[in-house]
Amino acid sequence: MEQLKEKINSALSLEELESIRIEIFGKKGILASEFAKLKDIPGPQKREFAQGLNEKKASLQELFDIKLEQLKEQELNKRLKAEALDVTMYSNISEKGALHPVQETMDKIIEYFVAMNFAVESGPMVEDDFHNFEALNLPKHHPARDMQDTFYFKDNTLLRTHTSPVQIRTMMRKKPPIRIIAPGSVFRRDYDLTHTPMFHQVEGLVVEEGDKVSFANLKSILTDFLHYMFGDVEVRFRPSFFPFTEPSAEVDISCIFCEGKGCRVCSHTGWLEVLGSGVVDPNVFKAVGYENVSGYAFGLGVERFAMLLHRIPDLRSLFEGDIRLLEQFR
Ligand code: 2NL
Repeated sequence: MEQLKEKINSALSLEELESIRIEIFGKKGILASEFAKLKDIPGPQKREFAQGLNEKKASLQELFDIKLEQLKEQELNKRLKAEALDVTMYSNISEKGALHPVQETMDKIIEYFVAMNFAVESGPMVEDDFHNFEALNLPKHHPARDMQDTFYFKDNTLLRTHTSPVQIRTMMRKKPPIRIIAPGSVFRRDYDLTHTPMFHQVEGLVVEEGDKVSFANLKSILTDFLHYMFGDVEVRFRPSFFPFTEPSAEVDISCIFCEGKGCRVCSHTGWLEVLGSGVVDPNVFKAVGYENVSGYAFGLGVERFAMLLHRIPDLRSLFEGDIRLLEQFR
C-alpha cells in the first residue's frame, strides 16, 4: 500500500501518471487482481476483506486525483512559459515596403507635370450630372452617359466617370490662366480582362486668355511627357473625337515590346494608344462662364501606363492585392 502511494507521488509527468493508473486501477491492474482474490476467501472474512480493499482503493484514488491536478497545472505552466510572446522585445528585422505599381506610376506622371509648372487639383468622387456630363458638352441621351457605363445614386448624383469634373470646378472657382492636372480614382460599370469598375486617371488642362494656347503647345508637351515616361519612342497624333475637345487627337507611341515591328500586344500595328487629347471645345468654356479664352486638355489611364512600364499582362492582377505581385516592386 505505501509502495503504491509512493509510486503515484513520484510520477513526474501526465504520461507517467497514466501508465501508473493502468498499472494500479486498470482492468488487469493490481487492484483488480486483489479483488479477484475475494472469491477464494471464506464467507466470514469476505466482508472485512472487501471493506479493507475498498478503503484502500478510495484512498489511492484520492491521492491519484490530487496528483493528476498537480501535474496538469505543472504542464500548463510549462506550456504557457514556452509559448509566451514578449511583445516588448526589440527587433531589428525589418522588411522594406514598396509602393503599388499604380501609385508609383501616378507619382512619376505627377512629377513630370509639376516640373512643368502644373498645379495638382482634386475634387469629390461623388459628383452630379452637371459637373460630370453637362458642362463637358455631353448632353442628355449622349451614348457616353449611358446607364451601362455610370454608377448612379438617386437625385442626380453619380460616381465620377473621369476626373474632368475637377477641371470644371477649378474653372468655375478661378479665372485663367489655368495650368492643372487632376489625378484620381474614377468609376465605370465595366469588368473584364481590360476593365475594372474603379481605375485611375490623370487629366490635364491649360487655359489662357485670348488665343495664346494652340494645338502645337499640346503636341509639344505631350511628346516630351511620353519621352520622359517611355524613353526613346516614336509619338504619333491621330485625329479622333471627344465631346469636350475640338479638334481631338489620340496619341500613340511606337510599341515598346516590338519596337514598332508588330506583335500581339500592339495587335500587329506597331503602335500603342496611350493618351486622349484636344483643344477645349467652346461649349465647355461657355458652361463655366469663360469668354475669349483658349485651352487644351488631355486624359490618360494610369493602369495602362503601369502595365506598359512594368510589362504586367493582366490588368486585374493590379487589384487583387496579392503580396507576391507587390514583392516584385521592392
Ligand atoms: C481619354 C480621353 C481626355 C479630356 C480628357 C477634358 C477636360 C476638360 C475639358 C476638355 Cl474640363 N477636355 N479632358 C480631353 C481629351 C481627352 O481623355 O482617352 N482618357 C483616358
